[in-house]
Amino acid sequence: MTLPLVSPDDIRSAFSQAMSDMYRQEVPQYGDLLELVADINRKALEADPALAAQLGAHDETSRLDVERHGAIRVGTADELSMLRRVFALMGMFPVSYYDLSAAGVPVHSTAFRPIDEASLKRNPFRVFTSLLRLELIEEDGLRRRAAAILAERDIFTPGARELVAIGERQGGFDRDQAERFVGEILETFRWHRDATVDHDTYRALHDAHRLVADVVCFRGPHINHLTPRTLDIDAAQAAMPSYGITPKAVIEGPPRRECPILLRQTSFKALEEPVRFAASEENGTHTARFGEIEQRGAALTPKGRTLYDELLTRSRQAPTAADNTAHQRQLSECFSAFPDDLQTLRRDDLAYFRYRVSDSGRQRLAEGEPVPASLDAAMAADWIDATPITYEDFLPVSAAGIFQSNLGDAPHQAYASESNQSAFELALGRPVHDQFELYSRLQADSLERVRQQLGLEA
Ligand code: OOG
Ligand code: NI
Repeated sequence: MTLPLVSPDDIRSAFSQAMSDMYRQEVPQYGDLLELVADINRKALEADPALAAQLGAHDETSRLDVERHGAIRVGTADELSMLRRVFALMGMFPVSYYDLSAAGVPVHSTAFRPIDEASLKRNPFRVFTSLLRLELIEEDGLRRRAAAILAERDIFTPGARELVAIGERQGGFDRDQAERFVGEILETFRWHRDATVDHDTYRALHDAHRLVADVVCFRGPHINHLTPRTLDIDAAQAAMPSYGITPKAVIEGPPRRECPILLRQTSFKALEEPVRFAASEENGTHTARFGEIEQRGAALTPKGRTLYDELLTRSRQAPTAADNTAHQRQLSECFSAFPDDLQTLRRDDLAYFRYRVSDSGRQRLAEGEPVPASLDAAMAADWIDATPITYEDFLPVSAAGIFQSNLGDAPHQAYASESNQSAFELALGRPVHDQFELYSRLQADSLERVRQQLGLEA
């Protein structure tokens, strides 16, 4: 007899919870951050019944409490492609290619996340996953040394490897296997205070780039932050000091708006953690792990995204603002060119929307009132509701800002290198999904459902 298979959504939820529990132990300030975000979210929902209703209408309130993203950095193609197989068993797939070398960070990245509607609703857990670009280490000897060190390690337990093979063969896990799988995979993300290298090697790699040391010198790709989602990041930023947390100087991403778009993020600085180096009694410290908060808004269409990128670039040409308030003011001025009402965002095709038969439409349908002849007419006559689709992805400029503030030093110069999506996909073992295709499919599916419910022709 074979046992029924557990849904990948359940495994992802269990994993995300286990990871959160572990990180709370490892980085106690993360626990404070969770508390802060829960308080802010409660207040935001109380203060804004319309927001509460909008989230409620899409069952987004339940996902809010469990919603977070994490980030890891790996060193080799094998590590990356194995992670792809691990995440697939949790219903997470690589979406988008991010090149951070332009911002002076020697990695390129993707985000593993659920992609279909029901899975996103259940638990949208995402992991921003970066692959070190060894070829960007200039010095030959050091580059070869780093590659040799990486070739020695296996970031997965034997149990994890065995279970991945079983999961792929069976097309999933039974309950007992799922539980063991979560436990084994957690080990990959655990912090190890024992470096695999001696202090001199650590220092040499650290001098090439702090991130190189972080990826190369340890047994595994320790989770470097976990990020809960807040409904009011300005309030969260302002409240951080009273929770004993020192935020980074400015909130990354777009300014505060009536209709939030994309993603806004802030973080607290990485901790100095004690490290024991190999082949000596020598101790030292390593700073890599931090805390972050995000606020998510509407996913933008390619047209909306182009406008966002243009306005962001323009705002970055202005002299650097003295503090977050000044920075936000500057941003808001630049972004006055970005429409800030739902109707215009929709009419001008700037954001993606999810369509539903409205309450009034439902009632009129039940009463037998004739349905308008077209979607547009039904929309105009209030039979249909449109709410923005939440952005589930990341922003490379913001990510670079987060990397930088945690590297704790002046911005590195851009690497003079081409972005290399095909090399990344070769390492990953498959192409990444295109985020715009995913959002536009969610939008089209919702329209199709409305069409069917109202009995409209395609
Ligand atoms: C990842 C930084 C990117 C975000 O929220 O943009 C990221 C890292 O530091 O490894 O997590
Ligand atoms: Ni992050």
